[in-house]
Amino acid sequence: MIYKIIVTGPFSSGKTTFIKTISDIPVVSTERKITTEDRGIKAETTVAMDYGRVTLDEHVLHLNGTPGQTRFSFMWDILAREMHAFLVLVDSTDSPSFPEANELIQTFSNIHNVPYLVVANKADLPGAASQFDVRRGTQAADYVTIMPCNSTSKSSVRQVLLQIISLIEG
Ligand SMILES: Nc1nc2c(ncn2[C@@H]2O[C@H](COP(=O)(O)OP(=O)(O)O)[C@@H](O)[C@H]2O)c(=O)[nH]1
Ligand SMILES: [Mg+2]
Repeated sequence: MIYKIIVTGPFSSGKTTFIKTISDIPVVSTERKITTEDRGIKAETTVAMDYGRVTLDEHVLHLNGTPGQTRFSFMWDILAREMHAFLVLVDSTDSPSFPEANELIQTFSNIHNVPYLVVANKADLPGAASQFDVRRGTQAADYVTIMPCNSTSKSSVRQVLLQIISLIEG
């Protein structure tokens, strides 16, 4: 089966690393300059979206990383079309970012009611929050699996992807 998986999460949670570590193809990062107008001030910002692909067992996974900032959420609707699942990465050492992960959970669940996991990334670093604290900070419901991950490790990323496949197929 071919599955499209959205990889989202706050800035610097490890989305690009996660995709690069596992992708069978060189990760395509599309950079786009976007002009926005905030309070009458025009500004140009670069948003980056990552695309990677990996074959795991008999499955082909298309991994689409989202630009982190909430104000680019208009792109999420497009990205999330036809997604089979999504992953919400958090930097486990950055608890102030956890509420933003909760917003992403709400946003993507609302676009499409598909399975998702909270990935407690950077679990290898000292000071990483416990699963309990990640659940509390992201307000993930009890039925949502929280998986610790080190996105620099292929086997760790692989475990997360096998878990999301089992949820999709469950
Ligand atoms: N130790 C550790 N560092 C990580 C991990 N994931 C990402 N990083 C580092 O965190 C920084 C931000 O990662 P990046 O993938 O650019 O985050 P993004 O903004 O979500 O795409 C980079 O310096 C990565 O090398 C992890 O699981 N463990
Ligand atoms: Mg990135």
